[in-house]
Amino acid sequence: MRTQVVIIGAGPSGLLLGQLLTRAGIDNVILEQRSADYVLGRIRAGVLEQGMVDLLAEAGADARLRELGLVHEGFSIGFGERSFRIDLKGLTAGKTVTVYGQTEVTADLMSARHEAGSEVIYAAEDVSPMDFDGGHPIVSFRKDGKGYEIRCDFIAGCDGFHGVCRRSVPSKALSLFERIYPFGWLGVLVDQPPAAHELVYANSERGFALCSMRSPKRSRYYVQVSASERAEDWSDDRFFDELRRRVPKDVADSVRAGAAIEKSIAPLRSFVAEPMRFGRLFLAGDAAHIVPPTGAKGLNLAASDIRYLFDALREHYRDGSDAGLEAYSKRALARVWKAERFSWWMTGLLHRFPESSGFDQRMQLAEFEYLCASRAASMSVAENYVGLPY
Ligand code: FAS
Ligand code: PHB
Repeated sequence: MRTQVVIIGAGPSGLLLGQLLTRAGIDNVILEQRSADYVLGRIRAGVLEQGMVDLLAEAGADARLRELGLVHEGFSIGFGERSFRIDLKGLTAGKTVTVYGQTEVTADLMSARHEAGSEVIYAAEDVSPMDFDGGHPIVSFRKDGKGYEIRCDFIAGCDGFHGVCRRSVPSKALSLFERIYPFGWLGVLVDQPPAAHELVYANSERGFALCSMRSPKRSRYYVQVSASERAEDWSDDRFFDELRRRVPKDVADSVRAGAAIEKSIAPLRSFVAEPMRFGRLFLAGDAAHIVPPTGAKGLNLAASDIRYLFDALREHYRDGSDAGLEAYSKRALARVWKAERFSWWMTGLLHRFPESSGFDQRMQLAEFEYLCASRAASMSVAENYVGLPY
């Protein structure tokens, strides 16, 4: 087999890149180790920056997003019984975010790819990127017990944090930066109306909580749990009791409990691999970086990576220029590190750290007080939350 670009991973990064390449007439094959149902079964992000919304429109995959996406002009931060609203639209001269689940983004991209006549090779086993430091990369894989090789010009490593691509790079060529947080997020999806019309992030003495949503009838909630906790130890009743104890009373009184249709714990880490390019292998999305979900940046960083990588590949094939490919890693990392900073800062502001001292807790309160009192401070949060420029 031969193609121009092999994409490893059919999460949002891989599917978005594949769709953009196909619409630009650039041949590509997507290899995914799991089934489509498995990929769709992962409940993850919920907030899209405008950059991601625009990319989905460019990919021809935004019809349902335009119909069902919830445009949000602000969100609130609770501190004990106090609450402060970040007026995103007012503080950023009109910018907003859109609440629309990653599951829906992935489903829309899968449909768009199918309609474009391009397919994804699901249940691809032993996917292995090779010879990417030379001029003629090869990707081998197994499917239904048979071995295959695809010769290509470029490999896009869109295979997430646990993928094969980053691990295929010689360790001496990589610089890794990581912070692992001593807690995780226990998330619940429930078919009940949201507790509030906007997102509420809460810092309470019992720990962090987040009230989010997927639609006017479906809510997404999170509570901070220790890294050793197991989702099966949390009954629905226990979860909702704890959630209500961590958010301001007016919000707690509006939380409608129900049977969890999904319940899972996500570990929290900050992680960056530098550089994001190795010869003809390019890393994008979670394959290259991870942020704690506190700043709603994970999926949105994947979007800006794909913007830069698609533009660079199109420039190579259309204009015969490799300037974009040469600049990709430095350009993507410049935005990645700013989102890492914001996600790390929001996590520090809102969570209870096991080893935190009285001074640390006073620092959190001082940050909150400063946010409430300073337009400059709230403008900084707002411009990061809506997404820094690409
Ligand atoms: P993904 O991990 O989504 O996709 C990678 C794909 O590659 C997967 O389908 C995987 O099966 C496949 N793959 C892996 N190894 C392979 C191999 N060897 N061969 C072939 N395929 C392979 N972000 C937010 O903004 N908000 C959130 O609330 C949030 N919650 C999250 C919760 C969890 C549990 C996790 C893990 C992440 C969360 N994120 C959140 C971040 C998440 O949304 C990612 O940023 C997003 O999925 C990135 O998409 P991809 O880069 O496509 O990686
Ligand atoms: C979500 O709705 O899943 C969500 C929203 C905002 C975040 C993290 C997760 O910061």
